[in-house]
Amino acid sequence: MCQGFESMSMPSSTGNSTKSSQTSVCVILGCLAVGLCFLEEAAAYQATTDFSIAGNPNGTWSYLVSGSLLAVPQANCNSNLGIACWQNGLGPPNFAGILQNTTASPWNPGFLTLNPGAFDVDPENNTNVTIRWTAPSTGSWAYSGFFSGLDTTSNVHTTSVVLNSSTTLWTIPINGFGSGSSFSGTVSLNAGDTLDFVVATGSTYTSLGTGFDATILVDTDGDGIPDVSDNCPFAPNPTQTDSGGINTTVPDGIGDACQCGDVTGDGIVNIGDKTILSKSLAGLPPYFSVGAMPGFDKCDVNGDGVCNVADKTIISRALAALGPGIQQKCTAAVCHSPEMMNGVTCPVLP
Ligand SMILES: [Ca+2]
Ligand SMILES: [Ca+2]
Ligand SMILES: [Ca+2]
Repeated sequence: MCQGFESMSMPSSTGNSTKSSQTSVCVILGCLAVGLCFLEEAAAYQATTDFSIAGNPNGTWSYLVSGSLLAVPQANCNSNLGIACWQNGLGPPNFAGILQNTTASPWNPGFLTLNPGAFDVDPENNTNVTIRWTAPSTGSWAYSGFFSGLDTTSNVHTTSVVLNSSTTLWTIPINGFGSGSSFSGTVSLNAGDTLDFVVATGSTYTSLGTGFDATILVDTDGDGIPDVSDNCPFAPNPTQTDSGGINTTVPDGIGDACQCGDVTGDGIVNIGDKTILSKSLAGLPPYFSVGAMPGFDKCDVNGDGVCNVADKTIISRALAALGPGIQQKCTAAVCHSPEMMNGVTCPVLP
């Protein structure tokens, strides 16, 4: 049996922390000739959106001062109404905290403005305050975010993004109010690996408040484009080229790299594909076999695991606007390993 494709999506939320996660599951039972796809996951994590004082760790996030978990949760941080925080319970110069404005209005204690939902990360005299994200599963992850000097008299200090407490991916100096920059990248992680977003102290403990946020998304094929916005999430195509679709040169939202039916590899499904597939099935030139076609991984338009005359029939009928139609179930369009980049296999749901 070579059938059984199902998909579903499940939004989820946890406590008072709305986790912007979406999980999609694809199941293919049986016999893909070129690899197997059993489960595919797409999840989104955002530091500010996921923030909660209910627990530390908080899901995939944890909040630390100089390597130790911050232990004091407050809904009204140091009596500031609606400013939630994880902090260490100490006063200046040894305070350390991650503050979030949970009100609907900007908060201005006189030396900074914290917008609704935003973070103020402050290490004072401590080595650093770190927001840590721990990978829930093995795979490629796209991360992006920013650090920015928040205090109007912001003093010089350094922020960074660090992999597994050892490899610094980004170093971003904060040299004054509004100073800083965005960061982004894709990393291949094992379950349990960590990304640390670090705000280090400066030469003085004052005016080190730092704005920060980060979003982390599944990027299964590791091409730098998160699955949720990738027009070929399972075929690396960093350029996202979309030359057309079925009988059209108008982009159809499906990238060339996974345009099922395009056995010639030009991004368009047309009579040329039918011709090449016919010749290849018959062992005729220019390719002599289906496996040698430039777009072999886009041949299986009914997703039964093989490239054969049935696919040629479907392509031929689709060009005449007849059913059953080309399905985005060819190898290039589904999660498959070991062809995935970075040696990463298809994500498996817990
Ligand atoms: Ca991608
Ligand atoms: Ca296309
Ligand atoms: Ca083509």
